[in-house]
Amino acid sequence: MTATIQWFPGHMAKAIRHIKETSSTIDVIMEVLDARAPKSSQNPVLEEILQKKPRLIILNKADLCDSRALRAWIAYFKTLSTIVLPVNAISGKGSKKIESALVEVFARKNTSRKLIRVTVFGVPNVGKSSLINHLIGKKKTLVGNKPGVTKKQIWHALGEKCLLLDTPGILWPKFESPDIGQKLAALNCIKEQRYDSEEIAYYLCDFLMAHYPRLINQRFKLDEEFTEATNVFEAIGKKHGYFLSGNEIDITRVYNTFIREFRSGKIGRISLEKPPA
Ligand SMILES: Nc1nc2c(ncn2[C@@H]2O[C@H](COP(=O)(O)OP(=O)(O)O)[C@@H](O)[C@H]2O)c(=O)[nH]1
Ligand SMILES: [Mg+2]
Repeated sequence: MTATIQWFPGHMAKAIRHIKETSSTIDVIMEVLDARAPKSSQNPVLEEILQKKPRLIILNKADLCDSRALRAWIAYFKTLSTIVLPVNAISGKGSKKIESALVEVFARKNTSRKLIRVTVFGVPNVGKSSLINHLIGKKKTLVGNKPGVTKKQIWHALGEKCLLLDTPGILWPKFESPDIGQKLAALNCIKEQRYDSEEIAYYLCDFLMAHYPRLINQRFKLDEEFTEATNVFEAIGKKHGYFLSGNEIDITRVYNTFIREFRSGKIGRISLEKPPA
């Protein structure tokens, strides 16, 4: 059940070395976090190597997260004096404020550069390319619903003052705790070949039963009260007719459906973590 998630391919180690080598060309970091799990999607390696850079935090996919948790996260980042903006990179909601926020973040550093070089960082699939596309108004940056679509580095102009650099999503070599890997896998930030869908489906189902108990029954039209994820999966399989030959439930299909419906927001607006008290 808790097989180790192998999430750190060689190209990410290379990307981290590249950031170190080119950090003098970065004026501002635009760190894109997943609004459903801002802490787990924040790269500690970035913190280590770029800690003194001015930073704007984007909580992307704000349309998919729990709005109460979102408010709590915004308040939390404010207590750290970090400028933070909730955004939906698809509809563009929240994105109008980005340019002026970047200028504000940079002004705090008090230098005279005219053109601000902004590097957009974030884990794979968090929406960096979608956001840049929305900001520059063209479909120039490759967008994909699989982690690892962006590989090359290209600068894009944002208004008169900013240059944006999209980057390939990077993860880090060691997760501080196993649930970080589980959350990132649930959020589709880790290639599917690198985790076990059974483990992630169980993780999500346990989490939802504990924190959003009504949503599973609503979405999958179930009536029973569940205390075990195994029973939930069985009920979903039966209700939706996911059978292999005979009466055996196609449990892999149930796991994948469960994960997919969580990711797309069909189960509901869900946040996987709250800020520290
Ligand atoms: N619902 C929702 N989906 C988003 C949002 N931003 C990006 N996506 C989707 O997330 C997936 C990954 O986006 P992409 O921009 O390629 O991520 P990148 O790997 O960080 O560059 C795509 O399927 C996007 O359509 C958002 O704010 N809300
Ligand atoms: Mg990309």
